[in-house]
Amino acid sequence: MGSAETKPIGADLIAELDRLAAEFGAEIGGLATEQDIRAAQARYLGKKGKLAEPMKMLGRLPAEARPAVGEAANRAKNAIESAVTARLAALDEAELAEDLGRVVDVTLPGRGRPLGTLHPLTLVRREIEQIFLGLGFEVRTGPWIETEWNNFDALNTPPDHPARDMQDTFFVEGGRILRSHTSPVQIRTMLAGPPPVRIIAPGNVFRRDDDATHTPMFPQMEGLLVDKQVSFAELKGTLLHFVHRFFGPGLGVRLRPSYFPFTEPSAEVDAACYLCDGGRKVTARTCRLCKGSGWIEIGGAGMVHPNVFRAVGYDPQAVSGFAFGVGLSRMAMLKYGVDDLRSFYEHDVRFLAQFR
Ligand code: FA5
Repeated sequence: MGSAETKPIGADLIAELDRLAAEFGAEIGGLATEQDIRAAQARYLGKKGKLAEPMKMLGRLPAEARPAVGEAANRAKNAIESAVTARLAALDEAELAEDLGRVVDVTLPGRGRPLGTLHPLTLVRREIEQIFLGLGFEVRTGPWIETEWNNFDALNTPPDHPARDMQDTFFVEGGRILRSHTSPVQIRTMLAGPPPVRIIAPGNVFRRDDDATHTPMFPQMEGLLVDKQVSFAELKGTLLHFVHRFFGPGLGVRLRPSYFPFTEPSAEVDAACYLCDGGRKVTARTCRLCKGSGWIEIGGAGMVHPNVFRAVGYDPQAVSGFAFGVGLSRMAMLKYGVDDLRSFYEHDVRFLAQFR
């Protein structure tokens, strides 16, 4: 009998598996990235990899030959997997050593993360809140979606009142509206408790408006003070204190007789136009901001109408009060010299970064 016949069945497969493991071992030494190593691993151990063919043949061997070949297959797989693990670890270590070996210049400036800023309208609201907190006012808020009664009827503005036209707003389902001013917070506050009352109420309001000085959504701030024998002189003193604290003592302010259904008497509060300084810097006809008047309206004010007190169950014989509502974006516009209110809502980082 020749030696060929004495070779055990499966010996060729065992030799092939060992050869593949050795071949992989030689190949991996030259690979320098995890991606290449994983690709090589797949070329050997993947579904269509180099070990797939001998593995298929293993199934066709007689039962007595299978254990030895199976063992060789496991040996080859394990050898390939440990070579992968060892090579990846070696790469990691080399990378770490390179990092540690690098000279660090501790004098280099740090890599700062760009910081955001508070929105100018937030800055203005906070500053104004501080001024009124200093005068003993409390800060209250109310919902943006209001009942018509709180927004109009209780403020002495019944459904057929022409003043409703000036505050055309958006109706939502259920007969509610997007509040057209912060004045309903007056009603909510007085319904919630007896006088005295001394509050401010900042928040967004909505109207069917859209131009350089009118946006469809804008922040207002209401003020309400109710006590015994409150006079118009106190309203004027409070407003002048507020405007001068906010803009500086030099800014011109004027109260102009006006009309609101919920105050009597009523006034419009105007501040001198920053662009033309009340018409002094450019001829009044050319100022695009105040349209030549020299003044910009920042709010309305007046003495609380007796019908408003009646609506909330206060006795108009026993108490009096003043109220005002200012447009916070108009205040911001004047303070920072912004000539279009819409800039506050465009979220242009170059614009916002100026308010750091
Ligand atoms: C009112 O809204 C009254 N509720 C104010 C008030 C309160 C009067 C309490 C008396 C007592 P008016 O509609 O004038 O009033 O608005 C007040 C301010 O909001 C205006 O002076 C203006 O500064 C600002 N404003 C009005 N409409 C807009 C708008 N579309 N965009 C930006 N600001 C606006």
